[in-house]
Amino acid sequence: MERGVLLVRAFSVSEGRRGTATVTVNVLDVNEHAPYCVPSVFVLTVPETTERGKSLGTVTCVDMDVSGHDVSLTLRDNDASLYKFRLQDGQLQVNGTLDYDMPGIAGRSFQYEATIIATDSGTSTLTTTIPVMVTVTPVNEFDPVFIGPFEILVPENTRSGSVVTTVKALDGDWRFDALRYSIPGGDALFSINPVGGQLYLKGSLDFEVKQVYRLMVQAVDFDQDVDLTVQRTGAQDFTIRVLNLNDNPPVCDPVSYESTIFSTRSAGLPILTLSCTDRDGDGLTATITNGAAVDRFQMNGLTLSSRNVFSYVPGAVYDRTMFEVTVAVSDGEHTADVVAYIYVVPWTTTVPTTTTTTTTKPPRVVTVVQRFWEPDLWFVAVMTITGAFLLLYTGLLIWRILTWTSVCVNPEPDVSDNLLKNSLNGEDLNKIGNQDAAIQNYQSSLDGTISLSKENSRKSLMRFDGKADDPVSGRSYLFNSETGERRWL
Ligand SMILES: [Ca+2]
Ligand SMILES: [Ca+2]
Ligand SMILES: [Ca+2]
Ligand SMILES: [Ca+2]
Repeated sequence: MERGVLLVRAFSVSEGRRGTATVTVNVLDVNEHAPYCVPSVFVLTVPETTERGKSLGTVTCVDMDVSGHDVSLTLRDNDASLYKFRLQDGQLQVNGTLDYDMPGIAGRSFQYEATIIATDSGTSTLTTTIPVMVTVTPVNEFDPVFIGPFEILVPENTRSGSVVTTVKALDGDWRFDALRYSIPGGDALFSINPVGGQLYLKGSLDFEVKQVYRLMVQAVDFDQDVDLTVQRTGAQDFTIRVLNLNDNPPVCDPVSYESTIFSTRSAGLPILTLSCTDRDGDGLTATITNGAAVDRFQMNGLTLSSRNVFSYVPGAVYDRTMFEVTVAVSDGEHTADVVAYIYVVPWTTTVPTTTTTTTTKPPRVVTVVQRFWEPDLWFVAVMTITGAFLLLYTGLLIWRILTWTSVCVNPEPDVSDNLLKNSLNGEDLNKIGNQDAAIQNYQSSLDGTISLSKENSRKSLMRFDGKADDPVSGRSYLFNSETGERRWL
């Protein structure tokens, strides 16, 4: 409180008197001045890596009011700057990380704001606010990091120019996607979009040639530091696996087969096996496609076998001796055709036994003779030559007899004969008749001998090629499948 003393004199002109009075004035102080602070505002630019406790400046405040010289300082944060600053003895310090790499702070132009409030101690306190605006500058702190998957599956029929995948990397520094992608050293088969990370195929794939590719992709950041030359790099190995597709047809080598079998070959026994492969490793199936062979042959995998035995019974079932079997070998999508020529030798046959009306014991072939007498070639040749000589000899003999007969007996009686007959008596004529009859008997007997000889020769060459049981008598017998001849055992 200020006190003032006034000396007041008064004069009375009319009365000529005067007087003096002392007046004391007490001036009461009023809080009329807000604190005055220096600086009045904090506008700073600091790196985002400014460490905790770092001083950003000191604020000093005074109060013009006589009775209000005590000024207190407080700090008021906002949502973004909560706990980012602190005041210690008027010193503004960094209290938390002033992160540049936050989406929230990016929306505030990377500026942390706070307010220092200076309050005097007078009645009806007055305050002064000191804005704090701290702008952080970027520091490139982090390497780009790729995010998976790092194994890419690509079908082998992917066309050149296609995008096989899009690689993606992130960076801990804002802007998090400020990256450029590249393939160090380049690649003959793949290329990459440096901005979007699309990985392009610029050639063709073939699982049958190469199944796996390994590719290094790197990402380099930019504009993440106040010094634009500061860049960081991240790299990642990618594995590109080629997916196998059924893009190759089966290959059969050879595509044509020939096989000769005996007609006695049991059904189901392999005749031949196709030699087929598939580059894709697909399972192969074989199907007989021509209708004529479907009923007679079957495929078990790639193996061809007969569906049933062949029959060559004269006058009955008589199969063909050559079959053309067309087989389609498929991998499920593609087909390769193969043809097999099967020649059947009707060597033996399964002739059914004598049919019977007896139903209690049906005919049953017990044994088919697989081994039978088969003369050697030289023996057949000798027998043939011997037979030829025998026939020639027989012919010559017949010719000689006929010649002799024609000399001794003239079948056409001429005039001399009639004259002779007329000159002979009855007894002589009877003798001559007896002689003619004798000659005819001899010739007949000779013809019979020749026929018998031929029959014996044929029988001697006959052979039995099968054995069966008679269902009625139960007896076994040999039979000839061509003639039906039997021989009971
Ligand atoms: Ca970075
Ligand atoms: Ca940063
Ligand atoms: Ca295939
Ligand atoms: Ca393939």
